[in-house]
Amino acid sequence: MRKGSDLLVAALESEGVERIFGVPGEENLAVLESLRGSKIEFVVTRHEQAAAFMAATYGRLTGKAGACLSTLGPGALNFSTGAAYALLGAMPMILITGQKGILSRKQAGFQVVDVVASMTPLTKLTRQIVSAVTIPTMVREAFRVAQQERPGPVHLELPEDIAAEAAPDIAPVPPHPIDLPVAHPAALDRAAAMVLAAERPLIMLGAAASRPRLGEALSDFVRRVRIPFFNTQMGKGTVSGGSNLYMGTAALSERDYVHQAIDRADLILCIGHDTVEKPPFIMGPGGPKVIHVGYVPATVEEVYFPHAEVVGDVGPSLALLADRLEGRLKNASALLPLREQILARLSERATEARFPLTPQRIVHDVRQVMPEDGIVCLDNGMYKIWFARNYRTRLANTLLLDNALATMGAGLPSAMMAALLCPGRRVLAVCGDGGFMMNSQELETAVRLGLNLVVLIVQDNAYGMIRWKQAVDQFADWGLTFGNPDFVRYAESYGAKGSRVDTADGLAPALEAAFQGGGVHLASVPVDYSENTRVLVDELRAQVPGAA
Ligand SMILES: Cc1ncc(C[n+]2csc(CCOP(=O)(O)OP(=O)(O)O)c2C)c(N)n1
Ligand SMILES: [Mg+2]
Repeated sequence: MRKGSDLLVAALESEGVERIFGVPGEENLAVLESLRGSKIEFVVTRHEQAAAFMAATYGRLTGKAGACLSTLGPGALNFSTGAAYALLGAMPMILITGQKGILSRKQAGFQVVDVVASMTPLTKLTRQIVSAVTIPTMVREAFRVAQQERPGPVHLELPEDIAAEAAPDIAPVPPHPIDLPVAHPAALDRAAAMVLAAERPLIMLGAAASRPRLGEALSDFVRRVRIPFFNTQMGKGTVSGGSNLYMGTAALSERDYVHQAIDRADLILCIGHDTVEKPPFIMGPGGPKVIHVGYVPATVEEVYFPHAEVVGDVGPSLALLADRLEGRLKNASALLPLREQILARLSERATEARFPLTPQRIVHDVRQVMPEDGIVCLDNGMYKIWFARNYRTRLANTLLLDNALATMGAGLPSAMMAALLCPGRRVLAVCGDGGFMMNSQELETAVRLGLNLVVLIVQDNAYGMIRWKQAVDQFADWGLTFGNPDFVRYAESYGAKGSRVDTADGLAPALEAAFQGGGVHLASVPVDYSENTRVLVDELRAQVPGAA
């Protein structure tokens, strides 16, 4: 006879789960014991939030659901931000939480909150398991829902007594590959006619363009139609950013240099746009025609209401669209002449010797030490806008950022997951001094896992982004500064290495040495955020929308 927890772990193995991240409580002990005898590695973290961010990032990078485990009440509630991160970011993930026994109530209401209810707005599906025999089907269904477009988190609550319940040896329900339907020929014909009629077409690559399954199909499409493209923050790198058709990244919603092209376009083919992202441009009356290409239909918003849609498996659908367009586009490169000027403006001040460093210099120097396949994972803060605008990517998912929940605290855990998945590649977390401290305890996990990981802390002793907004909105400078630990000694206390950049030319060599040295390394660099207002407010305000 087996137990409920054995059936759960067998089902997870059958889904191909390699690791589970989490912090167990006594209600999970049967599950832990079943895991002990399985092929699955259990990675204990120092906070449930980090476990959820890691599992979500596994899903984001592989397309397969990541898994995390917590206890009931307090532990389960610590999963909330991670669940929301995966829900908004469309990352497949399974959250498993414990619960007190449900067949009797021996501890009355101790630690009991309605976790299923708390997960309802934060997941695609949330269920309590009430009988061991239902576990194989419930787990298969959970993974199906989590991984199916649009992907996201699914929560299963396994009460202590159901985990311990004797159960017959029921086999897991095996997963099978699912091929998605391709867009309808009528939709492809309609879209092709609109693109052929356009005088100044542009392609936009959105968050879903970064799905691992899309691979080369997107690059093939752009190469075949030769229409210049820009991307959203989360669509970065899906087509070689060094490509001679790359026009920039829309990190702001309007008036950035890339909007010189966007504002002049009469048609935008939006591939994989997900309106969870801060709008890359704002649709209005009289603007360009927009065609939405996606795994799922467009969400209609005040700022996004496409005129036509190509819905279906994006890669094969784009191949069919390219068949209708290739060699027939007279105006494909109409907006390309704007490219040089847009990209030149972005690289201004990238090598300036000012100390503290300008954000442009930080982005530039990071790019110098990151190979083409290196992965930069950002936390949330002011530097994110600079990285999104200025960091050129050449491969998909080499700049991981969160422009959906935009939560602080995910930078380090997401980089840890990237380092676990890609041990041969350089991985760099870039965090503000605010965001880093929200999950800095995971340095211990990173050291314990033996990761090779460099963490760069952009230091301004403040919640810089909010302080900047405060200044832009002409509020007094108040309430947003703080002190910091000595980051070098902080790193060392975890058994990691630490360094401090104290000259303008010191950043690139410090990062290079950190990567060469291996292990976990924390480097801090002071930043001069006066550039935020000089560039992102004064300079861009002076831009006339649409003027080249
Ligand atoms: C969990 C969470 N809390 C608060 C915010 C609001 N917020 C966005 S950016 C920011 C400041 C980030 O400070 P820091 O990490 O030091 O980066 P900086 O902007 O200073 O470079 C804050 C408080 C958020 N996005 N997420
Ligand atoms: Mg800061």
